[in-house]
Amino acid sequence: MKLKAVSGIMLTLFVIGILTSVFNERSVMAEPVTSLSAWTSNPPTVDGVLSLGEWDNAATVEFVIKYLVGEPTTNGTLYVMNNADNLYLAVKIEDDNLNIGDVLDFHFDNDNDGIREDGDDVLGFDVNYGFYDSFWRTDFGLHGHMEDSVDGGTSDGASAASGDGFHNFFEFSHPLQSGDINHDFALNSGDAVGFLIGYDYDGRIGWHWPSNLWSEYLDFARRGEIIVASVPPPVGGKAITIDIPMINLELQTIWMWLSIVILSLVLTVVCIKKRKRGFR
Ligand SMILES: [Ca+2]
Ligand SMILES: [Ca+2]
Ligand SMILES: [Ca+2]
Ligand SMILES: [Ca+2]
Repeated sequence: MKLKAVSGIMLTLFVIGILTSVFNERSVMAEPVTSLSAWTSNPPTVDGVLSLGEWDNAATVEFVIKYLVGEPTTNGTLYVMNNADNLYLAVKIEDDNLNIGDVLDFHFDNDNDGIREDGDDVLGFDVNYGFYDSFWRTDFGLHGHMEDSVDGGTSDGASAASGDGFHNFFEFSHPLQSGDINHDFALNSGDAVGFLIGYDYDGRIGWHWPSNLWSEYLDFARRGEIIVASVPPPVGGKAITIDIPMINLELQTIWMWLSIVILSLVLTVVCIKKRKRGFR
């Protein structure tokens, strides 16, 4: 009886476990993830100016940052692309003045599992300070991050900003493999990294897109993802596909002539043999 009871409990726990995992999976699947991926052979100049054609190869998404104080929202566009060495990011965002208090930042989920972990990468540009390459650690609290260089790491990449009186513009580069393993992501082709994007507007702290609620502040359950693009195949590959039928054609011609020669030889031998028989 005891054994049956234990088996019954085990079976119940097993079924609950399966149902829980299915439920969790559905919960995760219910969150739409914006995925961005684009290759560029022409790296941008990180000068804070989005020059004509400079970001034409990028994958883009429109985003909205919400605020509790002042204007409730501001709209932006994110541009994402990579080459073999770097991830490149640019942002165009509604703001009539590039001034102290404007801060654009990216918080990354290095392994894109929806959970924030020690060493997750953070990048930003603070008008009061400039570019910073930071990282997050549990003991920093929800909002905290520290510059890599303060913790024995290295500052990797660059950023710059400008404004035209209507929008502010930001450009970033950051190595896919900086080697600063405790403070930066390390990405190969095809890898996905989660991200949140935040913008403090004249000192007003905003939500981190794609979060919708303050309760989701810096919660990676809802996030965007960047998939590192691979090198596209060389254009010269087309020549090979054209050459193959030509080679086949040549082979067919050779086989045809060989067949004719062999057939002729066989006929000649048969004729000779017949003549010999006739002489006898
Ligand atoms: Ca530029
Ligand atoms: Ca501003
Ligand atoms: Ca670093
Ligand atoms: Ca970092």
